[in-house]
Amino acid sequence: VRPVLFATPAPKTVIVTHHKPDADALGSSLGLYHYLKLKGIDAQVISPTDYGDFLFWMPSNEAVMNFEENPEEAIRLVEAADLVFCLDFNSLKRINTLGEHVANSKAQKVLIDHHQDPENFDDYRLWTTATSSTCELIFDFIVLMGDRNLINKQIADCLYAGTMTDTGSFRFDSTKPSTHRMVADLIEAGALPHLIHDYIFDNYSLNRTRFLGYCLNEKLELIPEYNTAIITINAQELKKYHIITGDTEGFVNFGLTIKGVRLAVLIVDRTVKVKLSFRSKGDFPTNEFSSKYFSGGGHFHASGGESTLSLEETREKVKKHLPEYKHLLTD
Ligand SMILES: [Mn+2]
Repeated sequence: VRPVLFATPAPKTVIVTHHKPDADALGSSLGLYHYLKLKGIDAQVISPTDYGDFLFWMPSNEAVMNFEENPEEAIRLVEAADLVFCLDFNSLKRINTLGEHVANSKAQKVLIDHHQDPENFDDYRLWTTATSSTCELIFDFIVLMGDRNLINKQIADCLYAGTMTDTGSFRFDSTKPSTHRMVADLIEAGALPHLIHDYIFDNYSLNRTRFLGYCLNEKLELIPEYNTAIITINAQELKKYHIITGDTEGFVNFGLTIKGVRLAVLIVDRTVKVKLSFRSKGDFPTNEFSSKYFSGGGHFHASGGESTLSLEETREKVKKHLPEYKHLLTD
């Protein structure tokens, strides 16, 4: 990719990431954005949708274009681009209708991602499921380009954030010695872990905190037979607690904090569709389960899906299929 990237004049470059970007998606995009800027490339970051305000602190957040707010401009940029970076997603479905424009663009496409089984829409790829996060892959990319010394505070803050969230604060088994070595480099470059933790994890509204309490108290169902915890949230509850984009982020993880629980599921009625999040420990493959029954996918231990059934029917469907996995959910 080097000849394309460092051609003269600089390539018209777009960076896209998945819809409702999380810290890894946005952090990898802005981390790459800052790196390219140092190399004389003024890239445009495009998000397919909006995202939670716990990410607004990221350096150059204001330069991110929301496709839903600027569809014509975003499409024009994708169509005119020489180079499109596709970060933290493996399927063009993950970027909504922007995907058709990326597919049709004459631009060279560079996939940088850590999700299983990427589609073949790219010309170049830096891909592995063995790395903690797309942020860590952006770090690897910069190192591969011979520019480790260019990593500054802005890049470091962005990459730290996404690595921190995708590894569950450095606790998942995707956390390798190389992850910690990179983090040491990022801190040396100026990243401030205590502030980034604070921005992301201690930045909730009172409503959100009360709503979490309500969900844990009233909405969490434990199915001991399958070591499974399910939280189901309906549309009226979202409205009553004024729940906004990003507020239910992380709710699913609370199921896994219960002793013995191997599978946690969050099911939310998002009006048009019912959305599901899955988290597991041990041998339960959440990505297989979600792609088989809920047109979703993701990682082995963390994935998402959706359903056009009602909220209740969706929950029953999850429960109906648990017996097939009993051997993976119990000893
Ligand atoms: Mn990721």
